Order: sequence, then C-alpha cells, then structure tokens
Amino acid sequence: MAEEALVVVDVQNDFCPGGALGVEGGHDIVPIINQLMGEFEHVILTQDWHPADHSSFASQHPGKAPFETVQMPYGEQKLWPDHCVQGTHGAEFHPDLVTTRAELIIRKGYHREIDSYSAFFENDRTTPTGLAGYLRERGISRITLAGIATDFCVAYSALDARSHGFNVTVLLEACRGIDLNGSLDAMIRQMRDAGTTIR
Ligand code: VGL
Ligand code: ZN
Repeated sequence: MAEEALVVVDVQNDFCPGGALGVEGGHDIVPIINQLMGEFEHVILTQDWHPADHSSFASQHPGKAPFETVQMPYGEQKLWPDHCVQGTHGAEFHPDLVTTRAELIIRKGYHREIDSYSAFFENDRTTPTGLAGYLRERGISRITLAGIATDFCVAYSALDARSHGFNVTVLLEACRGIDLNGSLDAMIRQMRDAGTTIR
C-alpha cells in the first residue's frame, strides 16, 4: 500500500480552551490523536508560529478588531487575536500531545507580512512550505488530517494537498472548528467537492 502520513495541524495551547484563540473542545481531540498516531507509518505536526507583530493580528491594524477582515496584497485576510507567538507558552503544543513520533514539525506563519493557514502554502497560495516536496520525496502519497481548526488550517491544508494530487482524508472526530458565520459547513463542503474523504 502507498505510504500514508498522519498530519496533525496546530494542536497548540492558544487553540485550546483558555488560549488566545481558544477553540471549543480543542483539547478533547488530544487523546484521540495520540491513539491515532499508532496507526500511521509517518507522523507530521504543524505549528502556527508567528512573530509578535504578525500582520494577521488585529493589534497591528489600528481601528480593527479580531475577526474583521482587511485587504492584503495577496487578498482578503481575516484578523485574529494575537496568538501562537514564537517562543511563548501559547505557541507550544498541548502538553498532553505525544510528539515523540513526529518525524517532521513544520512551522508556518513566521513571515510577518503574510499568514499561512495551510501546511503546504502561505496565504498567497504560491509560497510553498516545502511539505509537498518532503512527502513526495519520501514516497508518501496519502495523508490523513487531524487538528485545529477544521475550517481554517485543516481545510486549507486539505484543499492544497488535493491540488497537489495527494489522497486526503479528514477525520472530523479528531478535529475542532472555529465556525465563523457558517465557515465550518462551507469548508467541509469545499473539501468534499475537492475530493477529500471526510470521515
Ligand atoms: C489558525 C487562525 C489563525 C488555525 C491559525 O490553526 O486554524 N486559525 N491561525
Ligand atoms: Zn495563526
């Protein structure tokens, strides 16, 4: 069988309850993911990793509040509370997440002027993170995605993986979403339409 990787997206303190961008039930998926890891040959983690003055932070846009949008050179960008700042507790993985099996930790969002939801491309959808090359070079053609947030970093990763031709499954019980104005249903539909298996 083609080799398959479990890609665990952004299971970090700031995306769990009590965190700066806490997602309801974010911590509930940790034991599920830990157990899943045992079923995969390859485990890859992603880590949202922003400089303190990152342009996706509402705090960098006078007069703007979190969850409003701004126009960036690469298109529309949603603004967030300051989160996952490099080197802070909020940017660390949830303390119960097992990280020993990870063969690669891919950090993203470290360029001040551009956000990066996807594990594959920054939000201009053209600057690669290198993950596609890593997977291809290692003969991995199938990925399963789990993590936070279903409707942002997980969904963008799934869509980009499909556009690269990978076979993609998203395990909803191992994901939690932010769900802004119906974004969860909308992104699940988009992922399905793009040929992602949603389980
Ligand atoms: C994420 C918003 C901002 C995510 C990251 O992991 O889905 N969402 N940064
Ligand atoms: Zn972020």
